[in-house]
Amino acid sequence: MISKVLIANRGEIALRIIAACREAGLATVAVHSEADRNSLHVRLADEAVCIGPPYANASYLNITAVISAAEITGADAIHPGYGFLAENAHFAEVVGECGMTWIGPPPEAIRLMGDKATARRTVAARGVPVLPGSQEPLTSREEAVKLATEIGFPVILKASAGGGGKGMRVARDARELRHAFDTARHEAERAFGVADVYLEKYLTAPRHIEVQVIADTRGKVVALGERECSIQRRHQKLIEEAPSPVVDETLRTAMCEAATAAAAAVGYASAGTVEFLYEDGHFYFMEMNTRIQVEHPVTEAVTGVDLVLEQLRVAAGNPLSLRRRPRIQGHAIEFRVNAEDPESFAPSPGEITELALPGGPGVRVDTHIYRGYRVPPYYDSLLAKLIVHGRDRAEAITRGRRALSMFLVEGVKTSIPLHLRIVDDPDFQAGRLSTQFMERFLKPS
Ligand code: MV4
Repeated sequence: MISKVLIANRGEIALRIIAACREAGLATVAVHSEADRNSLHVRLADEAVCIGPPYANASYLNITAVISAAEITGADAIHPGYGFLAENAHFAEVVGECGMTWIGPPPEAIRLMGDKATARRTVAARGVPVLPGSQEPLTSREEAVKLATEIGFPVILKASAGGGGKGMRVARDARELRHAFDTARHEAERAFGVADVYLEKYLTAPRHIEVQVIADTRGKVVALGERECSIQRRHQKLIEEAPSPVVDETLRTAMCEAATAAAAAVGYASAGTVEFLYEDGHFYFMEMNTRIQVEHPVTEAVTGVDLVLEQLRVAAGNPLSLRRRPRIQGHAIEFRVNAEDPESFAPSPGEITELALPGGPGVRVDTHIYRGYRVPPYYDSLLAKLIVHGRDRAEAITRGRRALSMFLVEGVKTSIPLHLRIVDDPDFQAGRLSTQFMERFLKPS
């Protein structure tokens, strides 16, 4: 049983979690930094506690401050959202030790998937496809060169403790690999405190396709289909869609079975995402994100499942509300509206002086901004998520273009003009996507 949920987050996801709690009849506690006093999550939660100064290290990442806020207000559960403490296994453990319910996966599942070399080995042992590479972290340059020669260049070195693109190095031949081995280990040591790196065959222009899973604490795992997330820049996703233009029902079944097996391999519960690389009809496990993700609404749109509500259900020990993989209904696209210069991608904090949000058929906007809101410079630049849904991809694109053109934000620069250019791009319209899409799109031609 849960009755009062503390939300250890800010921005749009804090509002999304408040919405789910309110539907479930649960009381809510917001926490906020000194910079977020005037935030909507503070006003809309039943209670709010200031947990420290603006920088996240002193507030949203301060475990002692968050736990104290929960104890003072009598919260009996904590939802971490995404980012901040969401994938901190130690924090998840502390929440449990303090007698509160963690609205997320078991700490051990977070830990296993957090070590990328362990994750790869664990899922491969259950038959999930992985690219050719090393089963254990590499111990020497010459071991790396020997393995790379066997599987063929190019190869990629990845930090075991990394993820999300941090600590990666590509090598096209043995000479490059020897150099990359040393720099990758050095970077990994500096960034994560652990130098371990492993090696994989490198795909030059794959798609990023991920599968949403939700699991209860009774060992039931259900996959909710895939999202195509290839449109990204420097590992920041810009546009996500469901279903993927290249995934048919046969491939979907195979990917969903692989994702379910990966989750089951670590005793998963709650919402999670299994990321794959896709090329030429084949898919390979990349990593698992042990949190609710920014792009979860596209899956909600095409399945009708409220993922955050399901997280609350299973955290309270209840079974999932669905027994099998739901059918995919239509097509959904999410556009991330960031406070940034659409040319330089530089952050653009400041006051929102005018705001008009789009609506109408097939349009959802998840946002925390309002007219007069000041976008602080301390956190990520996500202002809003525009999610459009149509009967097919063409209708979703039409609705996206219409909604983007009726989305007015003044006072800060936003990524809306960039999105309006992307929706008119012939490759985007044809679904010809890859992780190289934005590089090609932004190239002056
Ligand atoms: C790869 C790859 C190609 N081959 N692994 C980037 C994020 C991190 N999770 C893994 N990443 C990649 N791993 C192999 N063996 C290409 C990438 C990659 C990428 C993946 C997903 C989305 C965007 C990307 C951009 C550049 C590189």
